[in-house]
Amino acid sequence: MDYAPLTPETLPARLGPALRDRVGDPSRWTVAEVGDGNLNLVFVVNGPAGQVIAKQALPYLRLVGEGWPLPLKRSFFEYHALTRQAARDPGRVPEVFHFDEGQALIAMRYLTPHVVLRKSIVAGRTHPNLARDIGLFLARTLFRGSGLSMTGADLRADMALFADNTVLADISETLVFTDPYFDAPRNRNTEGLDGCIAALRADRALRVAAQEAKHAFVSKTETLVHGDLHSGSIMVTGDDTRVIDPEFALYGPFGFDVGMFIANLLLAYHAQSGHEDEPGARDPYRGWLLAQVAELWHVFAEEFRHLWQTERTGLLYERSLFEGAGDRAGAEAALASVLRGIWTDALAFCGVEMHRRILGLAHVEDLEAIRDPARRVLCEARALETGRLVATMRHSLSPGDLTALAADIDGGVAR
Ligand code: SR1
Ligand code: MG
Repeated sequence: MDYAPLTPETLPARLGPALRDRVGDPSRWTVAEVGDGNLNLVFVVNGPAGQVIAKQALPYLRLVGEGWPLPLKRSFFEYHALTRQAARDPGRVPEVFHFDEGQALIAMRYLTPHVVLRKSIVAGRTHPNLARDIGLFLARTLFRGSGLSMTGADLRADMALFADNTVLADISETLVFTDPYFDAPRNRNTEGLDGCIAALRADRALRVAAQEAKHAFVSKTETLVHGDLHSGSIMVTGDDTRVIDPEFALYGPFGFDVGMFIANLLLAYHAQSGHEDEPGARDPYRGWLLAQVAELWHVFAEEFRHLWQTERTGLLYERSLFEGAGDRAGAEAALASVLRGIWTDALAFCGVEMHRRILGLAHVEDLEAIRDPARRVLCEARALETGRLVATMRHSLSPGDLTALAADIDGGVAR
């Protein structure tokens, strides 16, 4: 059957045979299209026996329209990323019930009562397990998807499978690493920010840092990354955390997802003064956001260390050269060097992500929801400056330096 975008009316006939056992009689399904992302159709399907989510790729970018074609094959990459992530960190991504490659359609577990993390952060809610869950997810998926865990043959076969995700790679290469640094046609920004933007673009060290980050993104095919780990790609309850939407998955640097997630925490941090009723009212929340940055890296590094010691069975840093030769200290030194490289790359990705979410095509609700234009400009100017310093000073910033830097720029108070 040729590909056809679904509607709430046509979905039961299409998915009934595959999902009848799970959802019940398709003639009694109710279907609502709820997609509010940039790319796809998303349906909630309710039946007498259960609920599922059905996500279907459109042949164009939903955010822009038919003038920006996109390959349906992104659904294939999302399916393969979801199944790998489910195996590498069980329970952290929605279970896939059905995949129809021709229809670019994935039916998966309906996450309830979960909400999108970004909306919860805008509302000022805390999640006690967030940094731990994401830190573990990143360490496990990135370590187990790399040559630290996989044989050369398996790694190269998987790289080949994901190598065709070129159009979504190009979106990141263009929107994240290049567009923010010149007057690109798709860019948009808050009025009043032009002076900051001119200063940013005049900073040669920053433009070099951004291109070094792009160079790393393109050439460091170290592991299977989620590829779009912002706070809209995470769903939460009070204490549960799930990662969704890996359609940008590709082989890239260890630090990419880590840096993207940290950037989104820091964007939320700098947005706080736009959301508080009186100065300082959101200080505890500021503290919570910065604590997430520190805890994320701590948990990530500890789990990565654990996997390095217990699951390093791949083609890289073979045990025979270290532990097997009586050189445990050598294995520790190599681990320290790998972690240092991941952190440094993550800071570069963090900086550019902060910039593109203010200057590029795709912005974030944390800042967009600030109603007072003057307060919004101030928040965005601070975030731009943090991004600039993080990217250009990445070789010398520790995790503690990073959070102190953001606090310093946000008001000179270590909140
Ligand atoms: C053109 S799509 C814009 C953004 O939405 C996605 O979620 C990615 O972040 C992409 O960069
Ligand atoms: Mg998405």
